[in-house]
Amino acid sequence: MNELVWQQVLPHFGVSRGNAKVMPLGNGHINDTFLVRSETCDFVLQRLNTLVFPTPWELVGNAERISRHLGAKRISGEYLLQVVSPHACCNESLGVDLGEDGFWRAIGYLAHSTSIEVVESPLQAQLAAHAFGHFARSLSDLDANLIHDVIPKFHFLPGRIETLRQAASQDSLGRLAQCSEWVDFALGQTGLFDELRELEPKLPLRICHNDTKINNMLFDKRDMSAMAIIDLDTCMKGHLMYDFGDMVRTFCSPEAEDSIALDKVVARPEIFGALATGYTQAMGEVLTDAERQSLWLGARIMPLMIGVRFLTDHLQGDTYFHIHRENHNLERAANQFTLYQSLLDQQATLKPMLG
Ligand code: GN1
Ligand code: MG
Repeated sequence: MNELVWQQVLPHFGVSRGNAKVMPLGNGHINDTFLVRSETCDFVLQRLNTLVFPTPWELVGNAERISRHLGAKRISGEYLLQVVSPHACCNESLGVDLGEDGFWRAIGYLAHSTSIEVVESPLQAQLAAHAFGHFARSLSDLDANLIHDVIPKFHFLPGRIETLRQAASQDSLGRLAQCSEWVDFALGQTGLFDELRELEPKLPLRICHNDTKINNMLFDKRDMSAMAIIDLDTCMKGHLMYDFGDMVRTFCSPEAEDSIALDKVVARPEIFGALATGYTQAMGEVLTDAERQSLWLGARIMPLMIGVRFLTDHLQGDTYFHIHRENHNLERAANQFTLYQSLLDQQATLKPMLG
């Protein structure tokens, strides 16, 4: 980031450039995230990607509403995790819009926190799934209509597959030949649409996290206990099966989502079982029968759908997800489709674990 930008941004959040150290933080694919350390405080600073989030004021408003709700529950002892709240600007605003230099917002930084990229044990899976379930359950009494839809149809598989079909037929960069087998594979999965059409009308709309990857949960590095759920950017009305599915997607594989060691990309049944236990226990009676029935569908949709989105972005020239090497999005897509296939192959073992 340009030095002049820091000189402009940091004073809005109460620190001068000379008194602050700024370093990149985390592995997000969309926003630019930094840890700011100053003599008076540490906080997380983000430049939101306004191509992906065209209504940043709605996004910061959602995060504030949700963290206020959870913060009140933490005080009354009902919410047991820490709450990462917005760190407002000097003028109390939740962000600052610097035009061409971006939309910036800050959030609290939790000392002693750490995140992981790959789940190491069933116990860790159960702990993290319990934390995401506790988060969802704690939001079940907040009116979902108060939360803006910052990305409409975010988890709508038919729409995502249609966009892939269009990107493949346009093939504007001539990349289709290199990945046409994966495109055919993905376009062949429309059988899931029937299941979706049948189940969806039975599912309540709740405030969901919508990005429950393992690295969006913070552990306390002193004892690896659950500390906080972070990244409220995509908290919107939706169905819990997608939160469950995104956990399956990011907890079950022993490899990171961009690993090219595809022979090692498998869904580990013991991790799947532990995550199912942790999540359903935390949700308790709040989870309806239809929602429980939908979990296996969510578990298949999420790896497939994120794979479809990576592949679409590869065909369209990597304009959505940040990439760090050539063909990165294609490699991510191949990884996710391999995981999806592993889930299908193990249906007879995995599905019964959901009760
Ligand atoms: C993006 O940037 P990050 O890591 O929070 C994406 C998610 C994907 C994820 C894949 C707004 O999340 O939907 O599941 O990458 N976020 C958006 O790792 O598209
Ligand atoms: Mg996110």
